[in-house]
Amino acid sequence: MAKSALITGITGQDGSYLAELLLNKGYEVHGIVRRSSSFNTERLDDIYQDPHDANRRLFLHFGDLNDGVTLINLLRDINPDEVYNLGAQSHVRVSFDQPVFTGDVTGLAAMRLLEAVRAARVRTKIYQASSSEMFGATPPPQNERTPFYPRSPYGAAKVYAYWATRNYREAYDLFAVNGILFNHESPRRGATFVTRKVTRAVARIRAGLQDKLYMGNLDAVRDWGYAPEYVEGMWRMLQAPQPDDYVLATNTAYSVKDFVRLAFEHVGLEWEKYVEYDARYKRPTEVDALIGDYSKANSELGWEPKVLTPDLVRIMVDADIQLLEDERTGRRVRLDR
Ligand code: NDP
Ligand code: GDR
Repeated sequence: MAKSALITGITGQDGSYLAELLLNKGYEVHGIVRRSSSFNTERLDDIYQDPHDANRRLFLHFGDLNDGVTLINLLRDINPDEVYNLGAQSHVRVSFDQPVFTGDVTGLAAMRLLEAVRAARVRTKIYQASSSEMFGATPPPQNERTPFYPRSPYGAAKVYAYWATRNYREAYDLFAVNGILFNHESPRRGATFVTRKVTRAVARIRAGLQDKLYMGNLDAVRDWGYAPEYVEGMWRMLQAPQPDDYVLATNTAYSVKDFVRLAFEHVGLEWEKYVEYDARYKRPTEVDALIGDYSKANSELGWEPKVLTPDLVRIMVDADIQLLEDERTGRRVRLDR
């Protein structure tokens, strides 16, 4: 019998890569999609299967992490082997504008999902998308033993979800794990996160469609990896003999300024001529430096990142240049290929 998985946040960056990975491994994949007045399944275009296809293995269900009854019903009907909780209000800056909403969907909803698993009486493994933002102000390098010190409503919500997951593992003997993932990016990254904002702007400036790029704090240091490799790590965590928590990272450090410089250099432009400061992108409290020590995932799961930040920059800039070209020539627009 093929394994089955339920993914919350399937329409997001990670959800779309994870769905592809699991389909390639032969899984039946179920995803929860929020009803929207416009299409929100663009990242799933390449794997979408017609509901009339008798052999289809991708199923999309309307639902919302804030709607616990629907979660229980879906879990009972699907009875998945694995649940990946990737859904969230995932933007750190936005979490300062919508702190209570973020607490609900990014924090409390993890508990809602865990309770739904108990209420539906399904025996499933559960992956919780925890974040390096939980470490916040604690200096690098950070690993599974590093104390949390969140610096945003988003970070605080993720800490709650982390502990809910650990508590349910210990209290109810659930196979529930936290993947503590450092920033990971791709051509499918949301356009308001810093990497994609920069690579889109570089492609547009190169094409003469934009003159300036307005940015916030250029001094923050991040550990940027490649999203397709990170979803493989999520899957490996659920295949481990025992449930445990793991950091996924590259253990390298680049500042936002480094990323900007590398992206402009890739197309032969000097970043200083185009980039200007705008205070609206500053955060009331910033996370200065995140650099992850992934040695536990390496030794226990055999997981290792191959694409490091300079390669990631090239992949993302090239994809955004291609995207513009597709739009210009009227070809089918694809987020990556
Ligand atoms: P995205 O922002 O790209 O995707 C978030 C997903 O959550 C989308 O599918 C979104 O749906 C969905 N979602 C939002 N609100 C709800 C809701 N109320 N009910 C159901 N679904 C909802 O995030 P990523 O793919 O980048 O990240 C995946 C997860 O990993 C998130 O939990 C994030 O916080 C976490 N994370 C991400 C890291 C990264 O660097 N990318 C690092 C560490 C953790 P819609 O498309 O309709 O908006
Ligand atoms: P982050 O990602 O907050 O690390 O959270 P983001 O790309 O938003 O910011 C990274 C750093 O860049 C600085 N910055 C800017 N950020 C944005 N978005 N826009 C700007 O114009 C800008 N200028 C400077 C930020 O201040 C910050 O220091 C991401 C999300 O995916 C979370 O969901 C995830 O948990 C963490 O990564 C790990």
